[in-house]
Amino acid sequence: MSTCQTAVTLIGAPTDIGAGYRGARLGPEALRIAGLTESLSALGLDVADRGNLEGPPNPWTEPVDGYRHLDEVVVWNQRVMEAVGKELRGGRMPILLGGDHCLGLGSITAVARHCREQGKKLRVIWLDAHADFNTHDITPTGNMHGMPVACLIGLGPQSLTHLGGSAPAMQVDEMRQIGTRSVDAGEKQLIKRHGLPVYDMRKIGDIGIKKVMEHALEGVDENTHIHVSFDVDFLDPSIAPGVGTVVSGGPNYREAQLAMEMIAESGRMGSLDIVELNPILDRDNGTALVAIDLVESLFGKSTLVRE
Ligand code: HAR
Ligand code: MN
Ligand code: MN
Ligand code: MN
Repeated sequence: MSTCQTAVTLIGAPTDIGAGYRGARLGPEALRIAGLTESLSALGLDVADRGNLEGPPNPWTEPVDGYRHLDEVVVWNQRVMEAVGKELRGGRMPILLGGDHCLGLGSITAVARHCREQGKKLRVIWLDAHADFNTHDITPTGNMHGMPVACLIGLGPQSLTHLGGSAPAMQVDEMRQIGTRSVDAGEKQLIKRHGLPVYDMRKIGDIGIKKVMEHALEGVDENTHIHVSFDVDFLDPSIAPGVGTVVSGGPNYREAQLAMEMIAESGRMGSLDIVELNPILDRDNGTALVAIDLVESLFGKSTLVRE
């Protein structure tokens, strides 16, 4: 097993403000109780846990103009952006513990700004059953965890597209989506129009996870910062039932593990989100345990017998 000296910081964001089902607010505690700190420490990492951010409660109200809880989503994302930015400036790798996936906006906005300042190339690896590429006029639900990718490339309300001061936070060709299998009709058209790079489950079936990850990591060099946004619903529900929006037909354990190992082998991961874990829907915190096992692979735990 390879070990590394990387300093990582856990940042909890206990909210389900962007989700259509409550419970993701318990994600950070579920990950802590399942032993995230201990697992990463055992790999030789210097782990700091900053505890949980605070933010507005979930009012559980209906969407307005296609946005549910927009004001609260903005505040949570500002806090996440500030916390993630602070760790990056301090030379530590931020690990955001969600919370729902709307928070990927704040996290990646901070990472993108850091990359511009450092003259680094950005590559976002978005592991998710969903594309999260909706806008207010095409969303079927108004749930903002279905919109962060659109906001990141400049499609969305000014308060979110300009979260970091300038818009867009990132370009569409800096993103690679893996494991996609649930995309809404309008969202599909938008993906096509903007050329969002998507490796859907069909592609994984056609060429296999190894080739998909080789493609997704193509062009990554020593000057690249990889951000991994790990939506736990990326995984097949048979191994990860504890998420708000399960979609059958996802990567199995070994496919997911190989994807994580290949990211680790690139040596370029600089930040991570673990989002959408919903312990209310889980059994015996098993989904948190699976997520942690896979995060260990992201940090270099290898299945190779001879390294
Ligand atoms: N596409 C659906 C919507 O917009 C579901 C989206 C989100 N679910 C997530 N994010 N868990 O990946 O409502
Ligand atoms: Mn998502
Ligand atoms: Mn998802
Ligand atoms: Mn373990």
